[in-house]
Amino acid sequence: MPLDLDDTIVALASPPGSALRGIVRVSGIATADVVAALFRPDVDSANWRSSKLPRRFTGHLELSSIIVPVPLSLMYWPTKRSYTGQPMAEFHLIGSPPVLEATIEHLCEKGARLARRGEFTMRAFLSGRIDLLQAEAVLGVIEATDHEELQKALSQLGGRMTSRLGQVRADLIALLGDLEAGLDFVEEDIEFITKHEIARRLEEALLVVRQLAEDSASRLPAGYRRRVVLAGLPNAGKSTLFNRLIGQQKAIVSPIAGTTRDYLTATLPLDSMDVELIDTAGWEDAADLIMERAQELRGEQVSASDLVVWCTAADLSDQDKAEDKHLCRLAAKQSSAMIHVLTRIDLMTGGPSDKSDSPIPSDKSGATIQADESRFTVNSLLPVSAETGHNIEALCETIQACLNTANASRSELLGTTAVRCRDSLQRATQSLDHALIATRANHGDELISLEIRSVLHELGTILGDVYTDDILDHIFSNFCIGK
Ligand SMILES: Nc1nc2c(ncn2[C@@H]2O[C@H](COP(=O)(O)OP(=O)(O)OP(=O)(O)O)[C@@H](O)[C@H]2O)c(=O)[nH]1
Ligand SMILES: [Mg+2]
Repeated sequence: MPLDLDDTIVALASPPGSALRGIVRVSGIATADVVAALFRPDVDSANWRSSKLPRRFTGHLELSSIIVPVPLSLMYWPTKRSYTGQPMAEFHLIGSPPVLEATIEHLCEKGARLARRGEFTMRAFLSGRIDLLQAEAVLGVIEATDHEELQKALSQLGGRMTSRLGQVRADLIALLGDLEAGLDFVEEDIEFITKHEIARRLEEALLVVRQLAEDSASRLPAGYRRRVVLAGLPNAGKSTLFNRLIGQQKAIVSPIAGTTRDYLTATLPLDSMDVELIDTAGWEDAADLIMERAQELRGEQVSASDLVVWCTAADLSDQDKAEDKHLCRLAAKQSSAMIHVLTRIDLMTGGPSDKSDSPIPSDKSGATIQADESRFTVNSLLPVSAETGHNIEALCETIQACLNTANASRSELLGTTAVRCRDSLQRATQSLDHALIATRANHGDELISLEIRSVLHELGTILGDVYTDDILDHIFSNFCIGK
């Protein structure tokens, strides 16, 4: 994307289609001229061009292709104090597609050109109104699919991350200044700053950067679908539950243990997200090569999952209970989160079986989610019946709550930011580690300075002080036109 800031750009800033109101946005040095060619102000807005402050004016548009005048409110930012850091205007008018199209067309005839994807936000970044973290957060706000993501995006847009990293950067610049001042007096043996003090300040920076690096390593890219795996002994009713959850007869179901060999996937739409649901082969000793491969595939699916739903048949024989308990614990260790369900509950005449048999320690409060460091398990069994539909909705809610809890703890970075900054954060962590080792080993200050410079370079890349056209292209091409 060429960085031509002198053009005056125009685009529809409201969602396409008919609506009560529509917004056309203009930005660039010729904004006033372009707007003046169409805008006919009301008497009390006649002096709009001489306004020095951002203000709202009223009037109408004179469009040659539309016979009647179109009433509108004009939001006008005459100076650099606008979103894009240059004169800017917005036409707020009726949201009729032909009117909006005609307005954009006429503005283009008068000297504006159509904006490219994300070009308004890119101008905001290039003029220093926002940094790259905030630019990514603009897209994060637009694309947020759940409350959690929206909170994260708003916090990043508000500059929380910027100020945290900005503080680390300011501290490191100050430390670099102290170190380099000392280098000038190295002959005189004057110590400007003790090694103990250097180590303390490096440790403080490392704490923040390492936490962000770890966050970004576990953060999911935008659009990632969380993987929920159904696992359990053969005949536990996994495939039947899979079919019931997705509302289709996709998996083969039979009373013969070992029916599912391969694994099956389908989309499970939940209220706030779509997840990938995976039906796997039952856990058992492999009797032949096919079974061995089925068990391998199942293991891979469990390890790569975000959540395992362990299925224990309510009518499981006493003989198999110990095996079920053992394998459930094993699966819990391999996966990042687990929900335990008691399947085929309709086969129980006396209601759900004794909860004390649960392989996961139960509390008496029902299906509550408990955070245990990075693991999330549902305490107590959730009785379900794929046959009658009993508790299927509750299971969906529990899956959703469990994924939300796990995801919330994961990171405060937006997915797109985490993916872009992952390498920089790791390199910055490494350099801070090296600087600390050099300090503790009493190495020369030049070596420590060198490492700090490299950390500053990485922080600059994250915040957008150091950027290439490729980076900007990558970020802003994901935006829609008009933002
Ligand atoms: N009554 C009743 N029967 C069920 C229920 N769920 C599954 N079944 C029966 O249990 C048997 C095994 O079900 P599957 O869904 O094939 O079990 P699975 O866990 O996928 O078995 P494998 O693929 O062999 O590991 C079938 O005969 C199902 O009809 C249920 O909720 N109620
Ligand atoms: Mg099956």
